[in-house]
Amino acid sequence: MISGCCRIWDSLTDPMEPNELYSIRMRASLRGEHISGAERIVSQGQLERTVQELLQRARQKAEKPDHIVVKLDEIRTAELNMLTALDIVTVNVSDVITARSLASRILEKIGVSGIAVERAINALGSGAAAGKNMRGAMIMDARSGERLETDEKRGVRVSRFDWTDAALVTSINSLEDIGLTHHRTREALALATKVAHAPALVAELCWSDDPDYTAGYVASLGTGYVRFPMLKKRNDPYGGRVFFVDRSRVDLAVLYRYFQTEAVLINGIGRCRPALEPADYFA
Ligand code: WAQ
Ligand code: MG
Repeated sequence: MISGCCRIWDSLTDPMEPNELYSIRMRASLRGEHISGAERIVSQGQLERTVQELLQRARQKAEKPDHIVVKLDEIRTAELNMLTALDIVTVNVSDVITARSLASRILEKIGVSGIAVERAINALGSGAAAGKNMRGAMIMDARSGERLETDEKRGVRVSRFDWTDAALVTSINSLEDIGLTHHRTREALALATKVAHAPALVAELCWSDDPDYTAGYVASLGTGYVRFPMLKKRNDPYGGRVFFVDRSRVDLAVLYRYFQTEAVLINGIGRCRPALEPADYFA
């Protein structure tokens, strides 16, 4: 969907325009259970249209929400962090067991312990909020696998991140060039980019909770965004996110502030490699 373009870049590059940017957050639920959410940063002139887009998205879900929250917050442009998107590559593995074991291998190589990976995969695969999907992400000690988020039902929600207009167009084109056309990929890449730059962050592991979206990824500053087309079986309703942190360096208050209130605009795409066979990826 390119309808979000021409939002930010013009106002940021035109010195005559007041650079008023807004964070828009949407979350939708049914009988108290999270169904969908979205995060955007847009200029003032795009507020109405974006709110409408997000409402539409919430109501398009197969499960109709009975509660939708849309929040708008002004962002001071002086406080914007500009980041380049992580490099992205897909590792072509078509069965879940192999994909999870290769994802573990990558995570262990960059400092997540075997026990932490196992705990993360078990939690994601069985509903990390006492058998239900979380609205946000787990924060996990990369060594012990202990969960550190302050609310285990809700998790931490990362917001205030988006692509600039120019980078949005480039990302759509560059991802399309390597066969990635789903808006989920672009949105997850943006989120993973903000997350990877968080203080004391070691790595992220994610797969969708949508029963018919099976792809997931491992991401970190060192590895970039490494996708697997099948990190879970089709029709599996469980998914989520785990942020592994270095406990000896982490300050949870600082981390929460970064995730929830520091604004990140992504103004460029990283390296986009076509899909690789596992042997070539690990060569
Ligand atoms: N902050 C923290 N956690 C979040 C956020 C957020 N902004 N958004 C979603 N989550 C958590 C929450 O627990 C969801 O249940 C879970 O992640 C999955 O969210 O092709 O679509 O939006 O490369 O279903 C990854 C692969 C897709 C994309 C991820 O996630 C690709 C996806 P979903
Ligand atoms: Mg979902």
